[in-house]
Amino acid sequence: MAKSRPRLYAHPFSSYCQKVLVALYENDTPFEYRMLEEPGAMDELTALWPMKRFPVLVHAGRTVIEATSIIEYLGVHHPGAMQLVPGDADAALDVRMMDRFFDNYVSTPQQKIVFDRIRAEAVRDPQGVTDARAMLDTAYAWLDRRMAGREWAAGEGFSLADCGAAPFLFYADWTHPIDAVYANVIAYRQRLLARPSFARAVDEARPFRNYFPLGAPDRD
Ligand SMILES: N[C@@H](CCC(=O)N[C@@H](CS)C(=O)NCC(=O)O)C(=O)O
Repeated sequence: MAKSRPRLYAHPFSSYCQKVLVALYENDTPFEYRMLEEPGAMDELTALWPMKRFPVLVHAGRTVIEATSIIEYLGVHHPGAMQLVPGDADAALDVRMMDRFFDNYVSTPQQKIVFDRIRAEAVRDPQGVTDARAMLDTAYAWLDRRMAGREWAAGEGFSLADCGAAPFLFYADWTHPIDAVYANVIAYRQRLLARPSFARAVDEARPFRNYFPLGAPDRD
C-alpha cells in the first residue's frame, strides 16, 4: 500500500470537489491541496485531464478522475478508519446506487441550471432549464420517500452516497429550493450540514460565495 500523500486538484467552492473533501475530512487523510487558483495549478490539471473537470487526484504515480472513483480509490489505496464503501457487496451496491442518484438526478440538473445562467442570453436553453427544474422536483419527491425513517442515504452509516449528497443538496436548494412538503429531504440536508466534515467544506467555501452565478442566498 502506497504511503505517500495524495495530491488533490480542487477548488473549495466546487460541489464535486467538496464531495471528495468530505471523504478526506471524514478520515483525517493527509493530502496536498493543489488549490486551482494557485499559480500553475490549472495548467497542471489540464495536462493531467484534458476535460479540465475537477477534482483530480494524483497518488503513487496514478491519476484518478471522477469524484466517486477518487473516493473509491482512497478507500482501496489510502484507507482511513471510516469505510465509505462497505465491504459487503450488497450493501456497497445500495451505496453506489444512491451515489448515482445524487450525481445524475440532483447534481446534473442543478449544474444545468447554473451553466445555463453563465451562457450569453442569446444561446440559453429555457426548455432545458424547465426540464432540469422538473427533474429536481421529481428527485426531491423520490428522495423524501427514500429518507423516511433513515438517517443516511444508504445502510446505517455515513457513506460515499452522503459525501455527494451533502454538496449536491446544498447547492440544489440554492438553485431550486426544496419545498417544505419534503420535510425528510430538508432534515437530511440539515443533518449533512451539521456533519463536521461537510461543515468544514462549507466554511472553506464561504469566501467564494460571490462566484455563485444565480446569486448566493444569505444562508447555508
Ligand atoms: N463527473 C465529474 C464532474 C466534475 C465537475 O463537473 N466538476 C466541475 C466543478 S463542480 C467542473 O469541473 N467545472 C469546470 C468545467 O465544467 O469546466 C466528477 O464526478 O468528478
